[in-house]
Amino acid sequence: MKAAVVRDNLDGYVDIKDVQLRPIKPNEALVDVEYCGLCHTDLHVAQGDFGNTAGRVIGHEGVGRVTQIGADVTNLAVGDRVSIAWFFAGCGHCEYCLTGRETLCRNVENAGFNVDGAMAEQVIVKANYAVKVPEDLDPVAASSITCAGVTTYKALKVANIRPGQWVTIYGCGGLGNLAIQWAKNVFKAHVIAIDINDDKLATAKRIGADLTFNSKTADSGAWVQERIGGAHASVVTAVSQIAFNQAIDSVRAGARVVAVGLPKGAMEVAITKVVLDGIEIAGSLVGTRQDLAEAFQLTAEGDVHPIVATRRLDEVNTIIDEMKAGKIEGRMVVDFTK
Ligand code: 8ID
Ligand code: ZN
Repeated sequence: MKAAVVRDNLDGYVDIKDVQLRPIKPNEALVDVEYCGLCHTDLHVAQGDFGNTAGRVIGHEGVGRVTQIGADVTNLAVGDRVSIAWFFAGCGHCEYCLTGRETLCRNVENAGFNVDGAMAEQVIVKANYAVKVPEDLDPVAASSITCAGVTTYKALKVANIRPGQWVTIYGCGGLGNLAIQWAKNVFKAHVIAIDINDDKLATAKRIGADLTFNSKTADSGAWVQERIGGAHASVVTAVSQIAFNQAIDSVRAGARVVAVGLPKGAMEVAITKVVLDGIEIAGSLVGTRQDLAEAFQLTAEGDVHPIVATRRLDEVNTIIDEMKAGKIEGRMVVDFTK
């Protein structure tokens, strides 16, 4: 079967290779992938930002049909549509797995990082961790919910935002477009969308952002303070250190800044600001299986509309270049059904 594999030199691209899968074991299932979106995290993986991943099959925005189940599988049947997410499996018995924080499991397996992922014609999953996709949800849209959607849905839960409050969303790309839609349509917040690219801001406006701001040359933090007196929360999906610092400057006292994007570098925040303004800074990592099931259901009900377009597997390096250049609206999704 064909798969997108990280190069030995970690130059940020992948090679399409023929890969032989091993036979499935008990508690596993074999999935024929239908669609897999390319997430910016795949770019980090392919360029070695998180360690040496040479030879790894990328992809963690996958959906497909189960074609085979191993012994002892009770939750899946042949024909079920399931997702292949970054949270591929936890140990199931540590303090994180037992307290609703399974994505923080210290022995976690992540698809397309430390186990082979879904940018491939087939993938082996752990049955207990494969979340079912509702049959009434378009599978291309579902692929985008599998990482971008669930991650931003969870980040807004972590942000603790309430109806009528203001949230700044930094970065309006694959994750950001969904963050805006969750914030508006599900959390009933007012949204300020911030990006360095006018095309992304036009999209943000179209999908419901109340205000937009281009921070390429101007300081968004000061602008937000002047305009609304500071946001009640911020969700940062931008792949840029400076955006994190501006996000902290954009919030009012008592606010929570939720870090989601994964640029290299450190955040800078004055200790006095944290203490005197009671600012909270929280990281948020994808979502649990339950978060994903909720995000699928809400999307099936029409609360958010992922912006997706389908491409061929042999275009994946072109998609990588388009993503680096900021040319993608929403998500590019590789179609394995043809
Ligand atoms: O669980 C998690 N925390 C998680 C899950 C999935 C993805 C984290 N991520 C990480 C990715 O690894 C990546 O670092 O979130 C980041 C965003 O992923 P994405 O949305 O898939 O990337 P994108 O589609 O390329 O969008 C990035 C946007 O950021 C904007 C770009 O213009 C683009 O719209 N941006 C940049 I780059 N610099 C900016 C800046 N200074 C900026 N927006 C505002 N200010
Ligand atoms: Zn992702």
